[in-house]
Amino acid sequence: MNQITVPEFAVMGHPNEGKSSVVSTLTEDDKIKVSQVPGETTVSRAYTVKIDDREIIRFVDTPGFQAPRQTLAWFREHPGPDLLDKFISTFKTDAFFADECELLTPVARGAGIIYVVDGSRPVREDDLAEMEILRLTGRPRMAVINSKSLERDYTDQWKQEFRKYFNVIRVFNSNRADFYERIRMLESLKAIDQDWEQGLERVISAFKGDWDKRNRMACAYITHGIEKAVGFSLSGKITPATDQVTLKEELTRAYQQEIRKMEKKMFSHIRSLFRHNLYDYPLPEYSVLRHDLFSEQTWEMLGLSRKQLATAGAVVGGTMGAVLDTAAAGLTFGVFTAIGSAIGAGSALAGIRRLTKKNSPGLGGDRLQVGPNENIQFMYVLMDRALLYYAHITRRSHGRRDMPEPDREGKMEKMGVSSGLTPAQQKVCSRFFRGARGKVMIRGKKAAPEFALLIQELLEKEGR
Ligand SMILES: Nc1nc2c(ncn2[C@@H]2O[C@H](COP(=O)(O)OP(=O)(O)OP(=O)(O)O)[C@@H](O)[C@H]2O)c(=O)[nH]1
Ligand SMILES: [Mg+2]
Repeated sequence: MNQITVPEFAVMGHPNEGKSSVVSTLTEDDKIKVSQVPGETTVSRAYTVKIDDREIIRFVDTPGFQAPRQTLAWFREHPGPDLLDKFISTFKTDAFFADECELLTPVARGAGIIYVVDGSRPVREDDLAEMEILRLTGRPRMAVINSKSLERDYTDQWKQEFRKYFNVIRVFNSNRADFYERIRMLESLKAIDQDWEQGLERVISAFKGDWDKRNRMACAYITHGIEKAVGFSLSGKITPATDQVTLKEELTRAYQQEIRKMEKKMFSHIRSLFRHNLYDYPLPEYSVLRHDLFSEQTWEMLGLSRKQLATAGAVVGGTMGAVLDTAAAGLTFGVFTAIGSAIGAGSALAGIRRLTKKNSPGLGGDRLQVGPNENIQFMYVLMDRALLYYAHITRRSHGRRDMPEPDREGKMEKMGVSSGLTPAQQKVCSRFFRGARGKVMIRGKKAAPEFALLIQELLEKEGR
């Protein structure tokens, strides 16, 4: 029937109804041009979804109908099996039918049809002409209602008309559809032609397999990122000339900066996993992710109580400690006792003792150290933020081009996921935390896969 090797669908319709947005969402390609001005798309262009370098399915973005009534009149006068080829060869150099030739070309070579309309406006004469044209092509076809506005709803009117012209009808919003909605769309497409059922079944299972793989990757990035951040520390050399308060401040700043960088890297990995390449959409106004990782607001928004916040103080500054050259330890202990209050990290002395035990001589002098962070709340904040970011990215459809509206109260984002963990899950976190800080080596190793599993479970919940 055609030269097509993978299932191909032409996305067609009136200008400015959201065809390019639908293609963009279905192919997860945010580079496709979408515009408020009608007539943005002027040539038919195929976008192929590839999974593991294999071509899976193709959607063709087409220009909108410009002369549907004249085209229909010609179609009616020239019935026959090769109607489309005849139309295209007759008018290929005629400027009046330029868009019609362009948009009908993929159908002529065998593509199925996805007809897109804006369900927030009523059905007009031109639409009926377009639907009749598509019916006369005899190709398998599906109608999609993509409502651009929620204020008016003509869905029922559209459905009533569509029943006369299409095999399948579906409401699909290009600006809100998530992965599951895309799968449902593909499921519907299966019904437009029995011959395509098997092919589309393969497409669906490839999509699902790829989604699972991305989630496993996201989980690995998050687990690894948190492990690194939790275990991270920085130290600076103390000489007799060192102003230790300044050194402490510098180390703290550098420590926080490094952790921020780690988080950013983790987020950017997640973003590219889910193919948001072009746009780094700003997070909603209310999102906790808009606040600095180390701000008290972040912690409060994630549901930490005042008491927890007080004990979490060390996180805001990073935990201070010191690595001492054991040979010199006896001499310098006094110094640290003296600056204990200045560095403001609470039990500075305890920190020094612990670190002193751990470190062998030969460091070439005394050092002041920031991190690894002692407070598990720090890890919970990192976890919460990673999960929120994941939800933000996976729910964002690729066809959407506007900025996020502050239309939600942000209740969901106020409370961190970690505050709802069961005691058993908290135990998993705590074991991982200790392992990542380098405290419990053997148990720590086992704790990582356990923690990764927990993250995976939480991601699944967030993705829904
Ligand atoms: N709010 C909202 N806007 C949408 C939706 N779909 C499309 N739009 C907007 O409608 C306008 C037209 O979208 P396009 O996808 O470019 O429409 P098109 O049918 O490809 O238009 P042409 O290429 O000009 O024929 C853009 O401003 C989109 O952002 C939707 O589901 N919701
Ligand atoms: Mg377009």
